[in-house]
Amino acid sequence: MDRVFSEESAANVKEKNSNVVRTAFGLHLRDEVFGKLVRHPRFVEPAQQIAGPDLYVMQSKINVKEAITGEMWQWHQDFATHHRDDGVPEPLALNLHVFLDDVNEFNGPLYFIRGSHRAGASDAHYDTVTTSHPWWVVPTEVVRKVGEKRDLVSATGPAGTALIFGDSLIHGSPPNLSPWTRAIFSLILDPVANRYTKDKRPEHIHHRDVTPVTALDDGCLTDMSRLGVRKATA
Ligand SMILES: O=C(O)CCC(=O)C(=O)O
Repeated sequence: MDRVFSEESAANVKEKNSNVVRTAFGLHLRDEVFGKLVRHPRFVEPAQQIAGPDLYVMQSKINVKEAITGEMWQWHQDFATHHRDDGVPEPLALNLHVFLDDVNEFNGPLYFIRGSHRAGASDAHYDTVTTSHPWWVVPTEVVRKVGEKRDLVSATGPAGTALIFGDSLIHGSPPNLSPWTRAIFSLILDPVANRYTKDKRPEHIHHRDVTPVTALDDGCLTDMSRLGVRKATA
């Protein structure tokens, strides 16, 4: 992660107000470890059970929320951007997260409006101000209406915790005021039959290769001798 984050790359998006990388995109094409992570059976097999056998890697990234200064992600449905910018027909993609740090109530966990996917695709407005890269967010009045009779859930847990959510669940996350940086790996898998029909966004944000992912074996990431990982030297 440190190596990828230190690269000067258009696929590394910085915080609006600092030089700190907030999101590093396209990770499975930039590093062998992430190349294996997107094919890890503990991601791929549950995703196939939910969304069907033929899934392509739409996006792979790490979102970091730096201690003290890490900024928010507005309330949104992933589908709003997938549909409007990428021409994805239906909200069938899955967002699979694994926490790379402990995530607690203070360091900017994701918030979900429980059951909000049942309200369907919401109106959206294009936000070029709040976040570091433009995207579609849920208008405040919709958050109020959909959320007022529903619970909020915050996704917290120790590093290694995994989370899978659907394309139309409303979610967002607050700034990180705590002294603990928070990093989360996110993989978006979409059924090949539901593929993009527009290529407005750069390839590192929505990958064009729709070859279905195939699962590796369960030891693919824990057997270091197979990763070509070099030991750090003094
Ligand atoms: O990392 C975060 O806090 C937000 C992530 C998110 O909204 C997403 O993966 O769609």
